[in-house]
Amino acid sequence: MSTKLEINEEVAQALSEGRPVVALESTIIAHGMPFPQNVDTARRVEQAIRDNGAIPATIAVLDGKIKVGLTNDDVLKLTRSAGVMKLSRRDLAWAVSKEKHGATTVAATMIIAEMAGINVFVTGGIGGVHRGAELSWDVSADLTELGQTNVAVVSAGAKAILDIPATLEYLETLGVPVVGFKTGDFPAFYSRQSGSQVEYRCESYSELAKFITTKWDLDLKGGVLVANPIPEEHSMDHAVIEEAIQLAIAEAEKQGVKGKALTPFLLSRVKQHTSGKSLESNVALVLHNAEVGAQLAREIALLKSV
Ligand code: PSU
Ligand code: MN
Repeated sequence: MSTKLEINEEVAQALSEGRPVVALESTIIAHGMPFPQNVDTARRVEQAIRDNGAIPATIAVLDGKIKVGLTNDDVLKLTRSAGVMKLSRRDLAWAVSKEKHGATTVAATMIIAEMAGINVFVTGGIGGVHRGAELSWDVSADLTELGQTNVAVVSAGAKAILDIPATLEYLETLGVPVVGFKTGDFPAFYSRQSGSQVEYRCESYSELAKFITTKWDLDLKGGVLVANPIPEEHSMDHAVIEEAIQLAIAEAEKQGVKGKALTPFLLSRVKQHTSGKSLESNVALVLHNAEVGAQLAREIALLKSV
């Protein structure tokens, strides 16, 4: 049995020529946003990557096949089919062996990107240490993946549904550098500040690319988390978001939602409690991350070519 990747022709060609490619996750499409905004966002993010000079490679598992680069039909399959799995590291082999459809989280997308030879990955926000993890032990496998897989992840930080200081402590333990792009603050997804700081900041793409490639040249395995704050004009009021989060967490507790269902549940409840305003911000920040990720991939490709 062969479980090799199905890399689409455009992506394979770009990789073989050393041109910049950016990986994109699919959990945000299947489980992180409602239809039809998810399909529309997936398309716009791919276009933003192209507009900034790189080739997009959205990653998912369809009928048990690991796909790198999706067609429009593939995206529709992910959003229209019933029972699309949410795949983290522990779920990948199951989905492949049972020929399931599955959307990949940050962790699973990193694994597949590395297999394909893609070193930059753009997402919205990463998973992390949940509030109350001292009792629930709910810590996203995204963090351990960042500790062991050589991919740079561009995100708008982490949602405040998480315990952000604990998430940053955990990343430190795993040896994952967190670098702010033009900021010294670790962003909290919908807002530009979380109250926590990043250890390092870079002001340009070339500075960022040099830092990331130096880490890999030193054989310090694992990723780099690039924290790119939401553009000011799309950021949300902290008090508004915090109230929505508190409500969502209380609902999750009351309904006994836990495990892999918790993050999608909280995301959808926060959306509800902000009357959709959070969704607009979400789309804006992913598009901004796409721009930064594509430019970063170009710089890294340039450094690798010399
Ligand atoms: N955070 C968001 N939006 C998302 C996710 C996280 O703001 O869509 C998704 C990502 O795919 C991430 C996953 O990798 O949720 C984390 O899930 P968990 O907490 O179950 O590890
Ligand atoms: Mn979890």
